[in-house]
Amino acid sequence: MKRALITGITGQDGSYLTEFLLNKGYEVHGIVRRVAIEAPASRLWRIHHLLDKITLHAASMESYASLFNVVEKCKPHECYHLAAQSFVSYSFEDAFSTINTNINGTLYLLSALKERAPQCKFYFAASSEMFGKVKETPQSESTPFHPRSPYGISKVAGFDLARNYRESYDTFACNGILFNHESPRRGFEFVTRKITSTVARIKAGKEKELRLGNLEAKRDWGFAGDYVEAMWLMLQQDQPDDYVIATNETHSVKEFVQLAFESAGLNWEDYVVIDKLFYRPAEVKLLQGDYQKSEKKLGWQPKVKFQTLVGMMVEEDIHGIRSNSR
Ligand code: F7E
Repeated sequence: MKRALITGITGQDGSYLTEFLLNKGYEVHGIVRRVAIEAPASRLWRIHHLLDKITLHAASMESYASLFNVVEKCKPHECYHLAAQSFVSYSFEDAFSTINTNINGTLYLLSALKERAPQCKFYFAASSEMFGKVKETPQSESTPFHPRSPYGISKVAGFDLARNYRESYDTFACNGILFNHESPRRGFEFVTRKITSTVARIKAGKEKELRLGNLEAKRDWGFAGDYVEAMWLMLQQDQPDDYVIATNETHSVKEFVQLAFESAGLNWEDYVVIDKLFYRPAEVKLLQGDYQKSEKKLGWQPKVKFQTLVGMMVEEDIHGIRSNSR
């Protein structure tokens, strides 16, 4: 039986990936903070339904020794490194901890695997934020990076670390350059879930307005459930490589807002308030991913389209409010 170790298992992607790997017959291990084990209701809600099927290890991405011990115990065949401080906006507020945790955590893990599980295949969650001030559109694996936030910078470093381990130590390390991917399990701080959850609250009469920043930014939004399959496919190839995972469609935040309100039968202009508080010191204006390489080499393509994604998220949030108030 294949053993997979997932960092960031409590997050959106971690939860979908765990379901995916369990379906494939994997033994799934996850790294979580000790506090998460002590507060399962608030911190493990996305994987609550899976807890009796997986093994959780308490460790910290900030401690090499703790990661080393987990790798030693688990001896994984595949490692999916998803853990990160992943909120771009927050990375401007606390650049030091974002840079420290994201870069050191990746290096600690790569190093521990090299020492104790050198045959383990490694997946790094790189990001379209690495393209930042884009040099071309759409962006592909050959587009140069120009990150625009401490988060983006930390992901470029992680990308380079994974590639360097591949080239220096023959580590089977792959970088998944994932564009924005969303779902009903998305954190509430990200714009898509902030929009759909507030639309649901407005619909239920529990909220009067939605305060947002830059509505002109454009993103390539896909469904997280589709994207975890691509992570797995990367590690099933003969050679490690880097891949863009995206939909090759781009939409503005405003389009997302319009559609979300529309699908709840509301007019967005009656509720949205622009608030400078949510603008970023440097913005990534336009992202659109060219996933041709992934389609050709991995046989992967996105299944859920933009409109379906928005509808699915609004519907789930409305449903969530109704069942909570019952
Ligand atoms: O912002 C604009 C904001 O925070 C999207 C992460 O998963 O994807 C994500 O990064 C856009 C930006 O995601 C608000 O300025 C307007 O242009 O949902 P977001 P992100 O920064 O694109 C990449 C691929 C990652 O790797 C990241 O980890 O929406 N925006 N008004 C707003 N954004 C937020 N959060 N809140 C607002 O009120």
